[in-house]
Amino acid sequence: MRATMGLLPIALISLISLLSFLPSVNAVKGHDFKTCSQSGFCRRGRALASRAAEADSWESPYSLLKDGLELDSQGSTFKGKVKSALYPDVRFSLRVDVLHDGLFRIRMDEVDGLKKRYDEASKWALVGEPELGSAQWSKGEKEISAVTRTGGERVELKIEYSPLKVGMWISGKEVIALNGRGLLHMEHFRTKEEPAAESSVESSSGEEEQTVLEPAKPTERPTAWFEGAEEDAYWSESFGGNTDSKPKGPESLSLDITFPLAQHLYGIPEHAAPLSLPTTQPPETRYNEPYRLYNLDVFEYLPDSPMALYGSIPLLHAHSKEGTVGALFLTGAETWIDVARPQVGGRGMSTHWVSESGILDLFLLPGPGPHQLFRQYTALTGPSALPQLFALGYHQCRWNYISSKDVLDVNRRFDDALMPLDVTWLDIEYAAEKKYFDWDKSNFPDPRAMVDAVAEAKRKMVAIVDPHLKKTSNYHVYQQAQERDVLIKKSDGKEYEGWCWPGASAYADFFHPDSWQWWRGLFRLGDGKDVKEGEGWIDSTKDLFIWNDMNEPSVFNGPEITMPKDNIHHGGWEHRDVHNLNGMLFHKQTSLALIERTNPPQRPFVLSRSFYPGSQQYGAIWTGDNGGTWEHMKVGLPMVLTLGVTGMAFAGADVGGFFGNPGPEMLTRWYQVGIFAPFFRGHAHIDTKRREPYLLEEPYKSIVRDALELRYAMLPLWYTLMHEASISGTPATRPHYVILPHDEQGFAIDDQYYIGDSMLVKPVTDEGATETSVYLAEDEVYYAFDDYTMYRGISSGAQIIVPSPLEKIPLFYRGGHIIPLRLRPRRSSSLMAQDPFTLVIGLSTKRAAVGELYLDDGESFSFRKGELVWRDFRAIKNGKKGIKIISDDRVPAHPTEAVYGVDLTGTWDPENTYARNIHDVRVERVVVLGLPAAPTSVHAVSNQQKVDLNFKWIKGSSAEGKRGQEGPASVLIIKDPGVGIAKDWEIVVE
Ligand code: NBV
Repeated sequence: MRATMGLLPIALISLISLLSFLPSVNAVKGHDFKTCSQSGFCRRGRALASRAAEADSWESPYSLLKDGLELDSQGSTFKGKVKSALYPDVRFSLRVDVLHDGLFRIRMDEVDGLKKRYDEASKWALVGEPELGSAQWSKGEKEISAVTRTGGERVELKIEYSPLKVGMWISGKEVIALNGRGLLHMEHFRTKEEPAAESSVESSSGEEEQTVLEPAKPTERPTAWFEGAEEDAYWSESFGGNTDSKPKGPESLSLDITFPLAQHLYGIPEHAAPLSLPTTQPPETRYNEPYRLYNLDVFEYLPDSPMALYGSIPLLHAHSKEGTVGALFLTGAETWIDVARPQVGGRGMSTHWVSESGILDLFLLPGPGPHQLFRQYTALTGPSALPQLFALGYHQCRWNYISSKDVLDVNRRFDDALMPLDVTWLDIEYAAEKKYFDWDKSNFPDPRAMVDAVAEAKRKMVAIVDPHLKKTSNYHVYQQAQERDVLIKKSDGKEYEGWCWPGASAYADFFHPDSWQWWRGLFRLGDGKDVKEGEGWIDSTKDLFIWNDMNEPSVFNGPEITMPKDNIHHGGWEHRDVHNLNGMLFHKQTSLALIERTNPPQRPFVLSRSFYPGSQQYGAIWTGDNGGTWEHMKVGLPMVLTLGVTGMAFAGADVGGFFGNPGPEMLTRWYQVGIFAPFFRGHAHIDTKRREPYLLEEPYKSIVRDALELRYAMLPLWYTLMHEASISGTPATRPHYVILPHDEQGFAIDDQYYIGDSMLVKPVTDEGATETSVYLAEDEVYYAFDDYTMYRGISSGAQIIVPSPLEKIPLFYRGGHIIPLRLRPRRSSSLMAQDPFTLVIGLSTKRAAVGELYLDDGESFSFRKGELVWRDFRAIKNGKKGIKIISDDRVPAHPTEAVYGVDLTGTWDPENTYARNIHDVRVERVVVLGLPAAPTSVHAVSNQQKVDLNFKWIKGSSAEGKRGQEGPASVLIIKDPGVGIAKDWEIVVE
């Protein structure tokens, strides 16, 4: 009794202190996060831009010196020295690499500076040293230029000496200009000239609030007005009661990147903003703040804002009718980006980037189209991982399922409701005192038995493992990290302590190589014999996967809810230099841990909230803590589309919204939205009412069941598309501009999009909607998914109105495509492994269609050795009214080396083990839409055998008809054509 009483006050005290740091239930606290004017270097960067704009004639002070230029013998690398008229004694190095496929890499650093700028972002983000290309260099009076090629196009880089300007030209037109507006400025390292006099400011309550450092006296710098007369926040900066000590002083980097031809810019996630980036500068200012890239845990974020969110991808796509080019600005530091369209309604987009620290490391991607850009970015930062099939099924999460019994009950209720489910998730409450890996045994007495029971039904589980480590002697993870000396340090070199869920916490430093093997070892599986407590995760199984949350990192008592910038990582780098990379490194090690824990390895599944270029290789990400509102449901679409085009192919938003209690209509619509995102998870805050889909009343429950079944029916398509993303970087969810890159009216569309090339969806995100307008911008037919009504577009763009009462999703087969489906409802995805296929053929106006299907075991890496089936389908004209449907192998034609590490061309065995495993899997139905006339006969040819087939023909409109002749499409159903999915065959319709 006495002991309990003795403990109680301590527990209470920690609870109270934790509660004081917890986010309150109000909407986003704007004052928790900086605006540009509250951030010293952003303020300086914007001031510099306005001084340049206000000057009568502004010229960049930077120039390339004509002396000492170097070019290697292959014409791959050019080096020169740059100086700024502001500081004639300071030198900068400029290095330009010509990369394979017409890319250029431009690096700039200070030469022999007083300190070193961080130059390792590329080490973490790139898959390797980019392959060098070569160019023809020529030197003129005013400029140096390098000519190379991408595909058939001529790509030229022109480097003007003075003022320094770099331009990329494609086929004679300038597409990217660096420093065209003269905003390049690399703040060189300097010594603090005068110790600042400290004074304290009293708040109105009389308490000492913050320490302000008085600016040092301006120094003698004749031209430095560009920087401003005063040293603004050079050596220290306070915000929200936290002071950043800035031991290295100012080192920010400003650069303008202009895209003279662009009509729209896309990218730089993560922001809750439209796909086509709204401008942040006059003349059409839509957001007053620049876009901010600084990975942050923003409580209740706004659904329309350039504020920073959990992840950062500093990649822009600049698109116009003529083409698409990209710029990747690799920095791990906080970065602000202003976007402007200088001429209202006209061509050309300008951007201004300001980063707090680090070298300039910029990649110019020539495209010249969206698909080439995806490949170019993938070649640099790596392919997105091919997920296990289960990961594309439905994930049911909640903060929290409170016990093993609860988990099993949820699983049973999905079964009772005949709703498919693949994964049940456990949030932080499973962990005793939030010591991840340690189960709360009072509620989860036998975790392995629980996971096994779930796995019996061919389902998986996910448990959360956050990066904050409870600082206590009875937590082996913390103890081990401390022993290995792999914890992040404060600026004074002592262990950093921050507050998070477990109370006082420490944070492992994943930049430290000694942390890697150790962290991975924590996930080793075992039964207590081969793996001892503390050496692996005894209470885990191969069916338990991982969720890495809070890895921005989120620190409740830290500046802007994250870590102080003057904290120190391995190698002595400050947190400010690597902040945006931090979450990815954690994600990476967890993902590798899951690969290593089984032999043979299984593909990992790790969901991360924070991300950076390269994160696509380690798993899925989601858009964090959205609200249960229609606005949040809507903005989830552009957010996922933006993530897709910037490499994060496996992304989704929480279905239902994390906060709040969505009504049944909103929840139903949200499921209809969620099934069209690559990552599909329902989730809810701990304070919300339970809202698992089986709890819905009718008719909502049946409508949601239909949506879930549709997701599962489309899994073959999703899997094929995720495979494509893993090879080429082309996302499964494709915005209009990707599919129809010349249709200007479609460039800003982000509320409807394509699934692959073959289906078009316009999810309904308006309350009470009964009809929806859909934009069709090609002279092609589109077939409504549910009743095969045929609609026709025109190349100049047509809006069609389609019915969309609650039970209907505006979803279309795009004419000219063949879509593989599996229509037998199952409890989970892996139970579909031997199910037959339905092929839906939406004929084009030319009576043709193409499609593909990729299959493998859905869990291991054996696909890399050729254990896979990859089919090409084609429908071609056959005589006046018929067609031939052809199924062929696709593998031999495709270069697989870059992705699988092996080239399967020529060595691939169509009779591989996996193909043999699905030997009996057949096509059970072929549905042909839009055939002009009733066939007289249908037969199949397979294995040199000709077999006559039964068919049913329903008269309707032909795809070849003229506009105005739409209506119900003709439908030909060929039942049981007797052909194998993995076999070569032809079906002849005459
Ligand atoms: O772990 C609790 C939550 C989690 O459910 C959510 O998905 C994360 O984004 N987590 C954030 C921490 C607290 C949120 C208020």
